[in-house]
Amino acid sequence: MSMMSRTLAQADPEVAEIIGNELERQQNTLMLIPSENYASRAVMAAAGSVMTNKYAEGYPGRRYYNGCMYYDEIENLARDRARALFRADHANVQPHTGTSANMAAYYAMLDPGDRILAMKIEHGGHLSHGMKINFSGQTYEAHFYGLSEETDQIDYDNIREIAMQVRPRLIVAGASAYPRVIDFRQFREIADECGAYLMADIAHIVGLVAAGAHPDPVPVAQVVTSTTHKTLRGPRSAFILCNSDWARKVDRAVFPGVQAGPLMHIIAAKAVAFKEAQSLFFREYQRQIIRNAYALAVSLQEEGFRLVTGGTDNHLMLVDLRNKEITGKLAADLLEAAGIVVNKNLIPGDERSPDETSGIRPGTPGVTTRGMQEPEMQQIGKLIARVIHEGRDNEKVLAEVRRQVLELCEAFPVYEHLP
Ligand code: DSN
Repeated sequence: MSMMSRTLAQADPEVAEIIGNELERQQNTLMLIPSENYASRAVMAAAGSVMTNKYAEGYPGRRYYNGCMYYDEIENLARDRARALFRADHANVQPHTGTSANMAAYYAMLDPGDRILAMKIEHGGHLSHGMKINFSGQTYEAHFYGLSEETDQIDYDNIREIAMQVRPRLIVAGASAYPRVIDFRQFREIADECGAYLMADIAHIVGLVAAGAHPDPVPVAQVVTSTTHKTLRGPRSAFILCNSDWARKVDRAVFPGVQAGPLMHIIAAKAVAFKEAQSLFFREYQRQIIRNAYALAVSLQEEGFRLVTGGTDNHLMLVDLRNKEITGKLAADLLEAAGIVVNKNLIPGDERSPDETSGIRPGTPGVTTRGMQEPEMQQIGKLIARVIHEGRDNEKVLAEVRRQVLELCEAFPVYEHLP
């Protein structure tokens, strides 16, 4: 048998075993990280296809390599589907990740040293929104807005005040840990008042936006960036939308500005994800994500947990653990031992480091993909509470919860077609 035709298990049993173990982990744990999901079999088939084999630097019809006819077809399909899904003038589907999409958007809209205004990371912003340890904070002069001290929600009047003082060239609207609706129209008004451009980073809420379950930034922001693997449930990647005025600048910023060869197998998988997202089933899925988040939030509140902002409007919630005398890190580690996977997260006003944190950030895209609904969310809220209240140094409690988690996972299987 030639090297080319062996299966993964035949060619590399070590890697095959690790992937098999990861499959089992995904099947047998409750995944509540709001930025993760389970891509469909069709998305994974495209991502694992022969589309991985070729260079295709450039854009459809203008490549630097020969033999790109099908690569042109697939990229055009992905772009057209993205444009149709989001009713956007233009889509660039080449960015590898959310951060590289943001890097390209800044490159298109700004000069080094320009001022940007974005949400503080400890209030829910993102590394690539101007943090000093990131290229964005080193290349641009970053200023930040926070959340209201009374409500922990976005305070548009306060942002307006800061924007009028700072006079940024770009305002970034978007977050990775904000549980409430973002009013992009208000952001645009502020941007217009202070003479800034508006960029919306919808990496987290993109599926909700596609389904009409969250206000749409596309008509109001000059440039919109997003990932494809969170609520959108595609491959691990990203894309950019913009109006036609910005199309050329955005394309030149992505290639040759910040990237060279595109990952065409991933672009094929993005095309599949954009098609899946056009279905009525997907729209209903997004609405169920929100209903499930609400149900989980209520269940946690009934167990005495304080939620930042008092609840959720979207796919995630931020649990403030300060009244439970446990760090986010220990809570997440105990939950993992019981088969519930969440991530620790800073909360507004957090005095702990990002390695410890005082919060966790549960979300419902993954469990909703498995078909779970409100009754299961009620149950999961109680399981989380039991682990945090009784699980410390208590193997028996962790084992009991683990058993209930396994029962839920078996009742709502994922990837049952995979060996
Ligand atoms: N790391 C992503 C998240 O978990 O929200 C953001 O990049």
